[in-house]
Amino acid sequence: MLLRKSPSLEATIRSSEITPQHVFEQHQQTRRRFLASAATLGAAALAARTLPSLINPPTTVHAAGEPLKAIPSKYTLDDPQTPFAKASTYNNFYEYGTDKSDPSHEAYRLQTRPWPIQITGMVKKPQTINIDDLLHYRPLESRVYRFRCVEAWSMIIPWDGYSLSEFINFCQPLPSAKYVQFFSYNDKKVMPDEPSGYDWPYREGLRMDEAMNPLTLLTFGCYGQVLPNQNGAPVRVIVPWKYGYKSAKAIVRFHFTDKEPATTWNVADGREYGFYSNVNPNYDNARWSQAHERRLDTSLLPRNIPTQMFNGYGDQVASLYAGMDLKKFY
Ligand SMILES: Nc1nc2c(c(=O)[nH]1)N[C@H]1C(S)=C(S)[C@@H](COP(=O)(O)O)O[C@H]1N2
Ligand SMILES: [Mo]
Repeated sequence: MLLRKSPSLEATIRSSEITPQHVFEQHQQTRRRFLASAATLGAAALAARTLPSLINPPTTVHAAGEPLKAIPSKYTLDDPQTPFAKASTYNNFYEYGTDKSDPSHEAYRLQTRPWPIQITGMVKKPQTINIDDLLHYRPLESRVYRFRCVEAWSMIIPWDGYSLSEFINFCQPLPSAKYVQFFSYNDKKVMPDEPSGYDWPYREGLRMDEAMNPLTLLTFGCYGQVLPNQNGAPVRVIVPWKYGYKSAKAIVRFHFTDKEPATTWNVADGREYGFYSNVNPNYDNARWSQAHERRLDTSLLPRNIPTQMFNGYGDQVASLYAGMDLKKFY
């Protein structure tokens, strides 16, 4: 039932809301034993390649749930926050299964250290860095963002990170680079329920000016803690004016390119999931209306909140799309 021929986020939530739990659990059979896998990525080769700005590269290994130090940010909403218990148990992370509760049960399998990160494509110097250098590269800011999924739920979440632009400047993209693509971690050994029918690894991408917008957050934590694995540890992006699927989790590679990159949902169903995916109440890019949303809370509230253009971030991002037909570039 879950293994649809034409994958769709919408179909999934619809069936998850009407299908009894035991039916969902049928596909969650015996799990394979946990196998540490990051070692195969050649961590030893990274030892000598740290960010040059760090004189004393930190050696701390952060366990999930460890507190993070972050300074308050000007990019912050006052809205009441979604409870952490909700934000960390109602997730989309398809590598761990298609049910919203799967990631919180299964993502513990992921080993987030060591975690090499590749910088590839049109950059001055392709290289591999390690996650702890990235984490300590700039002071972390705590930013409370509105976060909206194309499936019409929304949350208010405090994320901890710094602007992706800071990291992109470190990468030194060539002038020819027009896009940056994100690749998520992928390993069947720790993702035994990864559904077929998708072109794994999970990939997403942004136009360079979108990626350089100060709102785009390179994210290491939420609610003042290291990201739970199900929320994308050890590093993800958060792009608050776009639907949630643009915000790739567990990133292992940043690839700079001059062509609009392939993205997982666009490849799976390009009619529904466009490259831009800006939150747009006037355009029903999924099979249902995007005009309203339901704030995820402890209760199942109706979809009674009017969705805002660009998720309410129009002042900061509308100019990126000046002159573009947003129905064509959905
Ligand atoms: N690697 C990866 N990243 C992903 C996804 C995924 O399935 N795999 N799902 C996306 C979707 S559809 C959404 S809505 C958000 C959900 O983020 P959250 O679970 O932290 O709320 O993650 C996005 N990033
Ligand atoms: Mo989503």
